[in-house]
Amino acid sequence: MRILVDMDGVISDFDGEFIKRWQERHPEIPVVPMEKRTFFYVKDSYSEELQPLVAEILLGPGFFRDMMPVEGAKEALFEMDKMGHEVFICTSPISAYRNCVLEKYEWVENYLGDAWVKRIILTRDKTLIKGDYLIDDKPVITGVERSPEWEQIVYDRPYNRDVNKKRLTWANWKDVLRF
Ligand code: U2P
Ligand code: MG
Repeated sequence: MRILVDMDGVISDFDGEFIKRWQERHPEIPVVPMEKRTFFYVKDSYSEELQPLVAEILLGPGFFRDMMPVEGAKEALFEMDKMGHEVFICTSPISAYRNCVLEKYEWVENYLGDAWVKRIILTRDKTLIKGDYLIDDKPVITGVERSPEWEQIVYDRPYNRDVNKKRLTWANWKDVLRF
């Protein structure tokens, strides 16, 4: 099987890093807790006046490099690879790409190693990529291809609970993906 695995919110802890940076920079403004994050884009959980502060964090140096790995992600990727699957990291950079793109590569090198840097697919349109499965936390993935080859398996997060697709976490992925 060819398995495409998303990065933000799936193997790298995007929300954890955001919450940490928000609390450091704006201790006086309450951070929206994860259980109340009903929108995929973190900015959509904040008022219009606060959205520039959200953007400042996402665009600032180090945000994409400093994220902690999601628990169990590395082990799952290595195990899928060992099982003989073709595993790729399929990730979309934010439009203001200056820090994001380099730091995503650095992150993969730091946490997964050189061999995985070669497996990065950086694209804003995941529908064009061929694979059997795409493990991704984004509720709905659209692009120019109306019938992507892959089946999305939702990586379970508070903001995608109303999506009616197969879902998994790194704690139960082997039960869900019965290859
Ligand atoms: O916006 C482009 C990609 O950046 C990641 N992102 C951005 C903002 C946000 O609040 N949350 C978030 O995850 C997503 O990357 P992905 O995980 O989809 O590859 C988003 O598509
Ligand atoms: Mg994601």
